[in-house]
Amino acid sequence: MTREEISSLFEEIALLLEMKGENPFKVRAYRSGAETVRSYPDDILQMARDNQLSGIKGLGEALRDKLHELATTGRLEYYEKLRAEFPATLFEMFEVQGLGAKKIMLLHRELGISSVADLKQACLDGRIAGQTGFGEKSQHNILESIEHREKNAGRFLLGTVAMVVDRLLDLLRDHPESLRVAACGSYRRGRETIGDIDLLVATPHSASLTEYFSTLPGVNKILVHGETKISVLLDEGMQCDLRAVANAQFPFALLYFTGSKEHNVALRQLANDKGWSLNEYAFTAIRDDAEAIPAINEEADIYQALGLQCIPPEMRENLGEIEAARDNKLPRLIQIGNLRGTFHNHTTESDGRNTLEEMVEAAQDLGLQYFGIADHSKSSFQANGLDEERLLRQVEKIRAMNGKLEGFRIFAGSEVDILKDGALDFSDDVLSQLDYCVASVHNVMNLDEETMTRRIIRAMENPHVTMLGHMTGRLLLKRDACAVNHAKIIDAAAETRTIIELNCSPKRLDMDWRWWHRARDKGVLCSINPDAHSTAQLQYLHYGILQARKGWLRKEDVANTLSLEKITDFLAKPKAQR
Ligand code: DGT
Ligand code: CA
Ligand code: CA
Ligand code: ZN
Repeated sequence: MTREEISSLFEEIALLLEMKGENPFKVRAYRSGAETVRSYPDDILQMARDNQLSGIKGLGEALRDKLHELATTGRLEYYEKLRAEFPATLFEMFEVQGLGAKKIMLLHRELGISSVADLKQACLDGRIAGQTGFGEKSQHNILESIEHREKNAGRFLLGTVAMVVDRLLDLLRDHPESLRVAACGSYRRGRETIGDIDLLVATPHSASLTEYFSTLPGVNKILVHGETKISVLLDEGMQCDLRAVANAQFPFALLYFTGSKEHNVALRQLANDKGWSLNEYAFTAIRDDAEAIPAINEEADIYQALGLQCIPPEMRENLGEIEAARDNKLPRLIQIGNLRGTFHNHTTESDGRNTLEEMVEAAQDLGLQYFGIADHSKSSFQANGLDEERLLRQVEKIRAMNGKLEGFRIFAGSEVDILKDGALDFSDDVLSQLDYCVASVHNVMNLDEETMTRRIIRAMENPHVTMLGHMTGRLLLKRDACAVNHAKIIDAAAETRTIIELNCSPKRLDMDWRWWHRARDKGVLCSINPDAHSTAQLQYLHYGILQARKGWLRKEDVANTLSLEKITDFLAKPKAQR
């Protein structure tokens, strides 16, 4: 077991104990144990195997024994017994928005609810509203969340799929007879959620590749197994299709299986205009007067043959990219290497997992020139938001750290809550002492569209609000976007010179890619922000770049591509002059 797995297992034990109604100190011991395992600077698993754990802060005797058992055997009897005390389906209920351990146990005890299906029925019968701690409104919200979950059943977050795809591609590359490998489908197009994974391999021996794929670790069940195509169900619950094709077919198959379907349909029409058919294997002449078919080695050759610039996969949604490629007007899309800094990041001061120092060091390791801290503000008490005093102390600390840094700067900011009426959680006096601020909505998400839009615009009108955080509050596959009028907010951003954030957390990817093209044309700047709650989450920037590319954004549309010098000047200017 890896450190991360053991750490998650301790967290799960804490949850199970909480559900049993155990002593909160015991629950907390497992939570802090999870954190210690995750962030201990030395190889704590080796230490556990060597019985060298005594004296580690945050790890009592009971946890030391359990860590030893896990590190040596990969299993934990205590956990298995604990887990067996609950029906397995009970755990699905954690995916319902607004339900935690306590409420789930209450419903289980009082109403015998042990699954999401039971819960849905109880909502429909009106039995939830009658329970202590629940009302008509929470019953309604629970039902909505369940219906949302049903609608998205079988889809996965881009971030979840990315880990799986990387591993499978590496394994496919390992095979001696694989010549080229690629992920296609919605994953390659960078869609925010993925239905199934589509992989492609070029090989002289299709059958040996599909056979090899069927034996890979992580393959849970074989759904279809042919010579050139295999579909499997992976341990993570998602379906994965692999096609094995001849090397000469590879560019055609790559294009076809990348989609989108609508993009493919439009390309086929262009091929027909030249007297060719286009499918997943080749161009074929279909008329006597057909133009000569050029040699095709790469996907780009196909576009060229059709008289188009090569269209990046993220743009292939048939939303005007084909016309742009024909007219030689494709935008030069932003790349990860263009980013010089990031703005929306948390530390242990609010709800982050890593300290300010650790976060800054990680940003430096990524080669960034600047790094914005934006911990939560006081109204976000559930996230341990900072009050004025703690915030200003953090600002002082950052200023002192900057004194010792060369060629790198930490920007002191805040993720300040937008209150219900659009006022901010800090006074202008406090905000004016920051280098910048991200304003976000975190509560009262169920306002009607007009009220919510007015609330957000009012916040953007504040001269200290540098950027608007996760505009709609959506949690992909979990919670719908708040009702907001995107067009009006984009116009207000242009008017007030407020940057709009592209939140890169794979759960959010907010503002949605479908709106960036418009924002860009209105002259609104984007900031690609990881909303990192740990050093590892700085990697979320990659997902944000994919969304920015889907939204046709170029380097010049994104504020955090500016050099340290330019961004410093930018932030120093009054908003109206930016
Ligand atoms: P997903 O899996 O729902 O997230 O979305 P995709 O785009 O990955 O869709 P999928 O897996 O059904 O198919 C992969 C690609 O294969 C799709 O983007 C385009 C291509 N494709 C599949 N079926 C058709 C079809 O009937 N006609 C055309 N032109 N292309 C298709
Ligand atoms: Ca797919
Ligand atoms: Ca598929
Ligand atoms: Zn936030």
